[in-house]
Amino acid sequence: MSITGRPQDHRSFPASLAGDSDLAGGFPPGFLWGAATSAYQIEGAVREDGRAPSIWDRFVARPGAILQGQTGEVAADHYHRMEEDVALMALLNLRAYRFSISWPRVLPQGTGPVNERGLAFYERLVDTLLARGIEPLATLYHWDLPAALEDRGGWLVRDTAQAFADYAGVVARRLGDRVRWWITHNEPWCSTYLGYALGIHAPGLHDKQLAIHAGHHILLSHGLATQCLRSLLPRETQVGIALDFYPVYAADERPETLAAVQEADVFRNRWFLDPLFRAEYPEALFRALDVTPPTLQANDLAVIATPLDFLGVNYYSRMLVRGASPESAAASSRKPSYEVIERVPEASYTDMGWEIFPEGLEAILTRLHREYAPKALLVTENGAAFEDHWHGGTSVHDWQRLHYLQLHIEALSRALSQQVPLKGYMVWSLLDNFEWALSYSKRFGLVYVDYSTQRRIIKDSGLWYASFIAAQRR
Ligand code: GCO
Repeated sequence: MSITGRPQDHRSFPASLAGDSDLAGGFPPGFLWGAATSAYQIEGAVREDGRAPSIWDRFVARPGAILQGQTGEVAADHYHRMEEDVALMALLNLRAYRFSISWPRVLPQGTGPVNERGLAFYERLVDTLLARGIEPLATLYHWDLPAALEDRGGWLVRDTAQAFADYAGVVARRLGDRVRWWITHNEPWCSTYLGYALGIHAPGLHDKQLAIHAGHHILLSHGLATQCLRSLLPRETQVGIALDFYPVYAADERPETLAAVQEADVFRNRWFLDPLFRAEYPEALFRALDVTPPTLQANDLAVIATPLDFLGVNYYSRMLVRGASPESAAASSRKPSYEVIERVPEASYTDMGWEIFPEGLEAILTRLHREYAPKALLVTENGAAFEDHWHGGTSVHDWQRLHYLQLHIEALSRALSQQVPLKGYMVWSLLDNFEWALSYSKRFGLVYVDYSTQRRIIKDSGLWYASFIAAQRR
């Protein structure tokens, strides 16, 4: 194993950054401190053991789709290094690990015959985690739809929703006695809008109207899968979904800007939240996007709003908007009718160009608790890309990521003190990995991956996180 760096190295950090800082108190026992990954971003081995292509295998082959034409064919080679990676998690003192299951590994055609070897990989992963006392959190869909299903219409057809529920059943029958936390979908806003309207993610379409239909079938698939999981799994099993949130802030006090905040919030946060928790779409969504609502069948919204045990929150940054002046709004039929401000002079940014705004995490958690009252909340992703430099030794000094994590963990503790029923926190990500259209150019890991050798080096942020977790009550 090529693991370097040891958690006790934190002693060389300034005391305020080590595990015995002020942050150590205040978190409930049993809080799930973890890290997250997803199948296509780390596994590689895309043609092995009976796996069939997903829409991402196809999309990456499109000229110009991915920075420098790279793919997830090898990625962090996790499929072959699973044991080593779980050993790393143990060194990091993780209590939980959120991973995703690749649908085309388990059901190469999307439906029909089960690929035993694919399922066996995830079973081995789960058993290896449990042997180390790490709680597995399984995500069923992190964007890798089997290409065979795309050929039958993908998320644009209703049948895919039922196919997803059947797939959930296959996985649950095998792993349901050991996996207590299930996440149906990861960030449906991204699979829908980035994939169908902006064309920057698979399947690479450019049609807002199609995004609405795909989004509806994804929501329906979530509801059907939730019902299927409930019927198969022990009562104490926790079933939820992970949404990505961008709390929206006003750049000024003008009425147009205040209206823009509502519009952006509907689009970016409430599109998926309202159907899930209120069994209705926010009507303003369709006006704002200038599209027609999805075609609903009688029970769709009730199925979509099947009660959840928890809501997963992926949080990276906020959205700052300014309303268009009445004249320019009238002169242009362009939607949306607001401007998103990308740079705030006094703010700091990550390597993704995302503003570092930890208050937004507290704001979204308290708001969700107040307005939607999920039974529990879990931060299923939070983290930052920064340019990391490894000089061939045993360390990577990433003080910016370390500081980002501290600030966001402080925000968690403020949310907890406001009675938010928060159960855990997953850093995105365990490892540097394939950042979709930006390929390997953005590093989010607690652990550095040298892609030419696949060597792993724990970054300073990982060492800090390990010592921080160790300082928590069990
Ligand atoms: C997402 C996905 C992850 C990303 C991460 C950083 O949130 O987009 O869940 O796959 O890699 O968020 O962009």
